[in-house]
Amino acid sequence: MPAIVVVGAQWGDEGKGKATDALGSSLDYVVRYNGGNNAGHTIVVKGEKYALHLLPTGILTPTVIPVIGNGVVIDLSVLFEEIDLLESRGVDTSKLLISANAHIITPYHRTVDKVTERFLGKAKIGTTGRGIGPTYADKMSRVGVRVQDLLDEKILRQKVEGALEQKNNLLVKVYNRRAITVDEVVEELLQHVDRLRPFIADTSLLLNKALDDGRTMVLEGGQATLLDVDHGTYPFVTSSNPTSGGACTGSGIPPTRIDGVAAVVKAYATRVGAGPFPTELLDADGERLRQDGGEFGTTTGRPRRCGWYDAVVARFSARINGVTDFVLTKLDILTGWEQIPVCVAYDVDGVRHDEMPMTQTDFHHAKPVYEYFPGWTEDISSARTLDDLPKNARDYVAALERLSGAPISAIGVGPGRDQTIEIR
Ligand code: 2SA
Ligand code: GDP
Ligand code: MG
Repeated sequence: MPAIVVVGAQWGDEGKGKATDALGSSLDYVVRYNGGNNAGHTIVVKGEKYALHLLPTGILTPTVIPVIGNGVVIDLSVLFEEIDLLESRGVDTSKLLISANAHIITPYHRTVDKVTERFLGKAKIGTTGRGIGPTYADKMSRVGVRVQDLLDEKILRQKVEGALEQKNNLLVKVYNRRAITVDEVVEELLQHVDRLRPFIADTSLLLNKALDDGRTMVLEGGQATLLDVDHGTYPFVTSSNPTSGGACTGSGIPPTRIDGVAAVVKAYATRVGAGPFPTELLDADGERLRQDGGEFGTTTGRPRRCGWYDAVVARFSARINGVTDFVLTKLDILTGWEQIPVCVAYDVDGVRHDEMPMTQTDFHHAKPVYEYFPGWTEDISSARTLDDLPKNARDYVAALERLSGAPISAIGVGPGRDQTIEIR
């Protein structure tokens, strides 16, 4: 498997970090292709917990070269804080490569993100407040600041000046905030430039050459399919393409060089932030999933909304991403339920939908149609083969596979690196 993409199949926090980390020793490169420090990937290695936001999960495997691709947006202070924290825990970060084309999150992007959310009031998206949306907006408007711009102070100043003209209009006239000066922004960005320089590379060139040489890599997505700006529950989405197509544009590796797409899917569903979520449980059952699953944001600490597995969403993900296999996670969290509902279709104003409705209006009205599966009580956290699972857990997995549109190749039964059942 020279190049495979790892995507989130639901609304994020499926356990992509653990899934990618588990492949670590068989990989030469791990490439982040979208998002920024809105992402939070928690990985547990030998009982030690690591929370990664910007750095690819491959950073925890000494033989892997971690790469931040051109599709990522970077907050330099967060990047170096994360590097310093890992170094202080004995993790070598010196092999990191950062695309010269990746965009930079500046102080004005963070400010605009926060004031926009405040301004939207009840209609807010529930962003992470990290400046992600405004940075991608500037990229698309062609007034963004890229990593390579930091290498030329004159260019950097021009770019910041251009971008601030628009931002200050908005901040001062609409949001009644103080204007941000060019000097303060340039100064903040330049303080990182000497440290940043050795990491900067033409990562697309390097990665394509590595593939020529038979090297292996995972292209790792942040966030997930239903948060994709094109295919997700717009406008309640992030501002990038976490889906597999984004892996190509966000890394500079063409579709013809991708060998597989693994989608990570949780045995139930969660969502952080606002937006439709048909299987959401607003009762004690939802609270039980949240507590059992530790469903709190890795980046912001926000409680995650919880609900049952949605096979319509899984089938949609299989189709949009071209999923070759699913990695099912957190099956252990479902231990102890008498029966487990799975959403197999939606009822939209009296009409059954077996696939995602075409319009967001219909999706907002979608009521889950459930099939019920008997639960199990045995602790499954030390299961390492399918045969170690109780029959009802095996049947639940088989039902999810039948309903979701691609084979399940691995099952997570705990957060630890080794707590996985490999199937094929
Ligand atoms: P943004 O900040 O512009 O990307 O927010 C837009 C929407 O995308 C959602 N989003 C996420 N959803 C789940 N997990 C994410 N990462 C963190 C985690 C989240 C956290 O791993 O737990 O700590 O709160 C993530 N990042 C963005 C976000 O909730 C908005 O709905
Ligand atoms: P990501 O954003 O997709 O990488 O997921 P997060 O790291 O935000 O959230 C997943 C959480 O579940 C993390 O705390 C992981 O340590 C944990 N986790 C991953 N797989 C499993 C599993 O199979 N079982 C259990 N109990 N926890 C898991
Ligand atoms: Mg996460």
